[in-house]
Amino acid sequence: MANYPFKEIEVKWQNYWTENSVFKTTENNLPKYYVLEMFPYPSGKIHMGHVRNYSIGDVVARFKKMRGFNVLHPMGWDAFGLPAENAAIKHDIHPDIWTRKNIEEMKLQLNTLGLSYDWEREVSTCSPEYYKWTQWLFLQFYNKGLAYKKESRVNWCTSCETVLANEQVVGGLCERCDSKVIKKMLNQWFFKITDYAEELLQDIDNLDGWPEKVKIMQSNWIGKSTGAEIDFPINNSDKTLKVFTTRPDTIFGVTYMVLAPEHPYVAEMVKGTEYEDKVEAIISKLQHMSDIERTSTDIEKEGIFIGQYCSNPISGKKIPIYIANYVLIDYGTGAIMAVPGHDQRDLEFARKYNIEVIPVIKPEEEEDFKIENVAYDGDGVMVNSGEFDGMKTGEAYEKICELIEEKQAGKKTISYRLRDWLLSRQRYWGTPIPIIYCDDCGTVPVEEENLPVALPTDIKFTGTGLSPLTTSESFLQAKCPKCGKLGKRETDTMDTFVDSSWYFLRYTDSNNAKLPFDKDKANYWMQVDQYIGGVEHAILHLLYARFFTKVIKDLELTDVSEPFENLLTQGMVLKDGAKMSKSKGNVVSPEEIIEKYGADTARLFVLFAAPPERDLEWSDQGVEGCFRFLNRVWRLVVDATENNLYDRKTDSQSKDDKNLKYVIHNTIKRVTEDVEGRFNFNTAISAIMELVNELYKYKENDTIDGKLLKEGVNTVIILLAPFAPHIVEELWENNLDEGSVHQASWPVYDKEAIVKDEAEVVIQINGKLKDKITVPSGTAKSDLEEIALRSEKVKTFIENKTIVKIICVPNKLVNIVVK
Ligand code: ANZ
Ligand code: ZN
Repeated sequence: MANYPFKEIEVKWQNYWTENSVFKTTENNLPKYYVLEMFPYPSGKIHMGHVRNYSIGDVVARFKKMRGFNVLHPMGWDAFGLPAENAAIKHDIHPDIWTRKNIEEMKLQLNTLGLSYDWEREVSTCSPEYYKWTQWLFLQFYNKGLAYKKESRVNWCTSCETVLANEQVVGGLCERCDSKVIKKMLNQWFFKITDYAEELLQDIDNLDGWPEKVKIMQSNWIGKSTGAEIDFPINNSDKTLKVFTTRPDTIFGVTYMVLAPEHPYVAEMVKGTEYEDKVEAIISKLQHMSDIERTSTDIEKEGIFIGQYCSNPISGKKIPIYIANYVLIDYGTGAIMAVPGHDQRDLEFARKYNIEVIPVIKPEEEEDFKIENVAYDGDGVMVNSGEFDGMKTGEAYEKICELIEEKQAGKKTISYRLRDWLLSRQRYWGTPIPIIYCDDCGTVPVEEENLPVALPTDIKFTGTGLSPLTTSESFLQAKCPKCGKLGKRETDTMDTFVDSSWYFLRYTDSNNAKLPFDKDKANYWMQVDQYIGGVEHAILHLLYARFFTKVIKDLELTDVSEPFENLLTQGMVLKDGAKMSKSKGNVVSPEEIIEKYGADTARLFVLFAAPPERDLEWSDQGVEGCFRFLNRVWRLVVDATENNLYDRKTDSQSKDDKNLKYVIHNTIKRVTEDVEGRFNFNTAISAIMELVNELYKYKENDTIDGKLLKEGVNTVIILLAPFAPHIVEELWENNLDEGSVHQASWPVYDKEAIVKDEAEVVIQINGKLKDKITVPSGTAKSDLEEIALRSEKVKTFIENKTIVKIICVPNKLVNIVVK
């Protein structure tokens, strides 16, 4: 038999959905449901990862719609970014043209997958209608003091010639191009995300619908530490050295201090001394090391004494000051009190440079306690700590902090690993930062009515570290909004993470020309009920989106403080055990599969082959199998309608009828429960497959209840609708049902039908469980006894024994008492 005509069918129904605006959404009185997949970068081609991500979202959207929700399911483009600019340099094509072309192509590809998007809400972050509002939001942040400029040491990719966020530096290399990353001083724009560190951390507790691992990553990224700041007076100076420590209880064990080599005091202290050159050499060597490398425990500790001393504010002891590679300038205060007895990194450094090691805490039960090559970081009893000797560490911690505060030598404090968000990029293809510099008025925000600050087209791609925007005369010069004198525009553009930090809000009102979104509309749709995307965004994108959502709420633009109620991080698509990727040459293109089998098969396969969170191994046979299944469903309906099986009638209900009814309703139950909340699409699909098998068996019977058969077939069509949306429309039509199946209601199972006429009976010997059997319910005592005695397991136990008596409770248990 020929395969079902998927090509005609898929195009036919895609057109039908568009023409009838089946997926257009507006606010109404139904309960709302907002399902969102992370929007793609328009590279020009969709890959299997996209197919998987969007198929998962589409099942959720279609299912919720059939369940009676008002579903918002939008799509758009994360369209700014470097690849467009690199294409411009390489192929001499304007980033705007390149990006638009890619968007057009990808949209066509997405449409061939039959995804239920409301395209009227499409956003593209590179369109002036969108970035106008990104700029507007920037200015709101600026007015609140949450966007500021400062001279800072930044990560600089030597090949991309741009600044990178810490997170974009992996093992000292640029995440994108694997080139060396160095440190450079530049005047840069930042968002003050650290003001929200505590709130971002606290609210993780409320994210019940997020994977635990993502929550842990977020909280580690924020990295809260409680401890104290302590001031150590520098000898022969009026300065003090401020350190951050999580262990003020170890203060009597401090035997040296360490400053980050870049610490501003260092240059001052060594100026004109014998140490000056050595310090410089160390600093330049460290330029090529990432912060992660520097603090890793395996790195060889390196440093030098810089000729100065300070005093321990509690013990009065004189302490030498060093610089070392393992202390970072931008964590805590950029300086530490080193306690080699109780910190492994300090211990390694101290052993290498022959610095004294003084243990100040010993484990409670140990008599002669010594520190060799492992620092002791546990609790215990204080030693070598003056008046605190003999105290337990917990108590000593509090007492020492009190003493420090009393002596005005510091205070308890909290430190976060989270840094402010560096958003400046020296790049063209991004949202221009709407700021003008005036000689008289300084930094002046562009006035709202002059937004957007549009990207000019008269630019050159210099291939140097300067932003291409500096080459545009028309852009560069601008009147100062305050005094009207000629000033200069900011030429940095924004990190593309800014664009994607609020797009989910724009979707709630994407065509608004007066505001980024209407407050009521945003409040109606938010939060996103289900967000779906790759785990690679577990930290940055999700943290930035949470930060934006909180600031936007504080700006009174919405009432929501968290963007995403539930988060699903889908697994990767693998082939031959490795991630499918161009560089590995193991890519199966979605186009190819759709051409050969149709979109329904492609979707069904990615949904059936693994649960969404797990990695999915590509399998050609698996795809074939899904295609065969859809053909089987097709023939089932064709057979039933062509042979008028639905018109058959029977007078009495047979055992087979009852069984089919049971399977139909039990399948509804299984699929509903698997899809709802659990997203076990694979098991849901196999339940539908089982029902199809039952229907094939049933229709071969001599007597068929046509109505029941139709109920069964309709159930297959409806349950399959979210997964394989095209074929079901065609079958729905053939089956002589009205409208779109996607506008039909999801079936509710009949509780009566799934009460099984069977009972599970436990068999015991002398009260101990030996076996379980399933029997028709109501099986008589005498029959039960007989069945129990025939059980193989029971036989082995009663061999050579005498049966004393048999206790029998119908539908429940048989207990055989033996001697
Ligand atoms: C003395 C001490 C004694 C420390 C001890 C630890 C154990 P977390 O928990 O990650 O916040 N530290 C502080 N600033 C640093 C910097 N800029 N670069 C490298 N290390 C720095 O770590 C806080 C601890 O890390 C601080 O507590 C400090 O060492 C070190 F038995 O101070 B501790
Ligand atoms: Zn001015």
